[in-house]
Amino acid sequence: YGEQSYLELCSHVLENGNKKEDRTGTGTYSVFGHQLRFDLSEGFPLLTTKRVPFRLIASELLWFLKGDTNIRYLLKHNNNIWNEWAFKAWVESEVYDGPDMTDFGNRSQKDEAFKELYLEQMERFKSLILEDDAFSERFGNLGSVYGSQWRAWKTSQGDTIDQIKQVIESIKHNPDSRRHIVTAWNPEDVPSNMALPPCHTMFQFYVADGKLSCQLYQRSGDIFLGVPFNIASYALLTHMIAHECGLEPGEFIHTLGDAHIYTNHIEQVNTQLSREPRSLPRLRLNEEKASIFDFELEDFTLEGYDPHPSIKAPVAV
Ligand code: DHF
Ligand code: TMP
Repeated sequence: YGEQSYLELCSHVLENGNKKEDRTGTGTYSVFGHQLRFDLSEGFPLLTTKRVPFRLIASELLWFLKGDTNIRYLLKHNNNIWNEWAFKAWVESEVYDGPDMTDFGNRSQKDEAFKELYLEQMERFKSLILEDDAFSERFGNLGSVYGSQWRAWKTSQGDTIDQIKQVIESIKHNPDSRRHIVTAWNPEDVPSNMALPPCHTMFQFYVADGKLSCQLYQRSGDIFLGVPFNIASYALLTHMIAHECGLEPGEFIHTLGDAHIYTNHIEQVNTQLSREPRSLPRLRLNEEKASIFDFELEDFTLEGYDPHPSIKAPVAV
């Protein structure tokens, strides 16, 4: 249970994981099929064995819930977690006129001179996204990613389905239903229409005893960088939907497909494994907000978060 089970997953993958090459050329240790469970009544599951930036998780979730797929919103909130995937489309396009950025993710880790060029281009990219509407329209958009799949799923009839609105209605009016599902995986869109095919492919809610639980199926999990974000993000979403539906948060169940540790994260994972978990923070939501679509960053308060220091690691692009 809880953070301990996350740490056990880390040890398990380091000891028993299959050594696998991957799309990014980094290399991983990986297991297939693993489940973590978090009892949300025990506290908010933000890891304490390293500092996890809650502010970035919350602004990303609000971005999804707005149905927005353009990183301009994230940049306005000083959130850089999706930059590389938008940047990639720009540097590969015919309008890009700067130095060659092929394989920038790997090269910027190995070559200091290149890293400087890369950071320069990334700063230029960010300014253009923030200041140039046409540029942002074309290159800030990540395509059919979560925001659009959740709020505006395209149907064959040419209209759209708001899966989040529908699932909330179904939880409110038919709590015992076994069909409280939101899906992000659309085979018609994968992979050509999107920056990255959805990692969190589908989730389901469950109501019992006045409590709302959520289970996520994540096809691919970067255990050190992505998974701590994903746990907190779905826990926050569960709190918000429970709040709107007059339920208490129950459990978050995290089911992972390919759960992997990148080979350049091993030292960081070992540092984290040497630390003792601390008590979990508590999340408070602004009671005055009735609908989950009204929430802003200021409506979330995290109390008692006292983690070990953050641990930096490069993200595989
Ligand atoms: N690709 C890969 N290889 N792993 C991911 O986790 C991942 N996640 C994506 C998109 N593509 C991905 C979206 N989510 C970070 C965390 C989550 C995330 C993207 C990036 C990240 O780099 N976290 C850092 C801090 C970032 C910061 O402070 O700006 C961390 O230390 O947690
Ligand atoms: P893939 O599409 O080849 O599986 O690469 C996606 C990588 O991003 C993989 O390492 C998993 C990671 N990831 C997460 O762990 N969580 C996320 O939320 C996202 C978007 C990606």
